[in-house]
Amino acid sequence: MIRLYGVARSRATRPLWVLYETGMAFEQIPVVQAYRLADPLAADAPLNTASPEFLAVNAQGLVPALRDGDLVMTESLAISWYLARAYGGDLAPQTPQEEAMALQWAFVGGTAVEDAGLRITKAITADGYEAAMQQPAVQADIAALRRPFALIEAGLEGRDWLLGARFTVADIMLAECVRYAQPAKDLLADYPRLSAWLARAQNRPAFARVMADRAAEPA
Ligand SMILES: N[C@@H](CCC(=O)N[C@@H](CS)C(=O)NCC(=O)O)C(=O)O
Repeated sequence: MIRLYGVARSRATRPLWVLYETGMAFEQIPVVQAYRLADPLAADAPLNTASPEFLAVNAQGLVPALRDGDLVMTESLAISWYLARAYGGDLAPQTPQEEAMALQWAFVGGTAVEDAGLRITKAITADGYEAAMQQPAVQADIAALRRPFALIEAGLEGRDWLLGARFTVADIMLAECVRYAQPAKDLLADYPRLSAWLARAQNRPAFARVMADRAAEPA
């Protein structure tokens, strides 16, 4: 059986969302981030990213990781892609053109959206919305996000989903990167198609299950 290592309060949300969309059985091993523990190597510490057992699966000590038979994977977007491709039916791209665009959207998410979005969310969580918006670093991240957001806005013209009429793993991969920037509400409001697409994606029952998993875990 497929084993997914990682908690829902991590980038494991991406493959979890794909798995819930497919409805397939899998085993989740709740590996928590080491930095969230006082002493990750204590005898009574829960399995975490610094545990030797987990480092034997992913030597870089990051979640998520996936084991499917002999295949071991350690990148959330690639894992999501694989699960959709292997088990997701038409959740996966079906043509070389769809594959090309799905990969492109994943790279946009992973290279142009994710880090800036995470920094913005952390600043808003730490300091509150108004104070965070005054910070030059946050303003720089918001300015940087305008480029990929303009691209997404243009890419969604005349279509509900990134690849056209059907929801695919491309939407999961990019939506889970854009979610990090979601607390920047005034930024998102400037991109109505992106905002409506994100709302549509987050309306899916599989996404609600992932968020319920997150809410059930300690913060
Ligand atoms: N590029 C990796 C990044 C994975 C990553 O940064 N995971 C974080 C949690 S979201 C982690 O495991 N941090 C634990 C640590 O830094 O010890 C991916 O997308 O899978």
